[in-house]
Amino acid sequence: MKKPLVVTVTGAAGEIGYAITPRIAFGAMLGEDQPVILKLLEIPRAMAALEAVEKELFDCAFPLLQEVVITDDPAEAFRDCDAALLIGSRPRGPGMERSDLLEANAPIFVEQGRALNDHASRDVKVLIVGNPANTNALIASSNAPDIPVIQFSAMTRLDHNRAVAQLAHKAGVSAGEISKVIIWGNHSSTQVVDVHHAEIGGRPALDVLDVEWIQKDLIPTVQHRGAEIIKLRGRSSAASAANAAVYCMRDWFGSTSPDDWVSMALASGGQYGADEGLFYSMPVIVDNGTPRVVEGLELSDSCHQFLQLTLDELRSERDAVRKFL
Ligand code: NAX
Repeated sequence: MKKPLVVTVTGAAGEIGYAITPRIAFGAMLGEDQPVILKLLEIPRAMAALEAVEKELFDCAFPLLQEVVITDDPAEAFRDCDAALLIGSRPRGPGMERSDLLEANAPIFVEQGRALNDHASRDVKVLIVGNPANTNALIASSNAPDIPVIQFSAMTRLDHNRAVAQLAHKAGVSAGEISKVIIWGNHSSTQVVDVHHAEIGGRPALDVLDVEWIQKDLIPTVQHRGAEIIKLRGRSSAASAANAAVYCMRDWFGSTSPDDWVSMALASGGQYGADEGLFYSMPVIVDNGTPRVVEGLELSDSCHQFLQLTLDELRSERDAVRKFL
């Protein structure tokens, strides 16, 4: 039996938390032979709901689930943690601007960054899901100076999966036939959906699909899918977000498929014109737990133009939270 890994989930009583914890406990994220200890963090007023999550997990009788810890103390939640999913954050309320959301969430990611720094395993991998995810990742990693920045990522895998699913549906193939999709930049509507390098069953997607459909249908659908789900169900995507986090962590703890890459927002090392340190979604290959940005790809003129918009947005988000870095 392998040694159990400690997985911390923040906001675990929320929508995504409710969808993701059973999948982690089942083994979908770290493997069906990997025992796990779940440490679930919430704010004090959600502790009763979190207790219900704990009881439901218990009732599932998952063979891999060794222990569940529920707490409202970040130090306890992050102690010895090997994988951290930072999902909990304040939702955007009525009349709140994006800058208000940044201000409201920044202290959460300062506190959690510090707690990770002081208590987590030195090899911890930290995936930030709570929005605005890229800038929250910047804040958390800046407040965890003893943990290498490459161990932090903001989630753009949901956007990536949405693009893969749309391409597969349009081409009439399974999602497994689609490779080399890229989401660039911010997890927001300025994200750049790039299928110039994408392949469908090994053939260039641009040879298989109509360029007009890609521009007029695929790209706006992916960019605005989150808003579409909110409109339909009154709440944001949860099952697909949980699934994206599971896929992202699964690949990050293992390796990406040969001949494919995934989109992850990592701290930029200056690749593709992004400022060093900004969490910027790029194509990433993971080799046995180590992520590496795919460099040297040629970008189309239109892609360059859109990359500037998402970069400008990330710069302005960084400037709005400078005092927390
Ligand atoms: P919910 O509002 O259902 O759940 C959030 C939970 O976080 C609540 O239970 C709340 O009590 C808890 N929380 C708040 N502050 C906390 C803190 N300081 N410590 C611990 N827990 C805290 O939201 P949910 O639908 O689960 O979404 C969570 C976050 O994911 C939101 O910020 C949302 O915008 C973001 N998303 C990010 C996505 C991505 O692709 N990166 C996609 C899905 C989702 O929109």
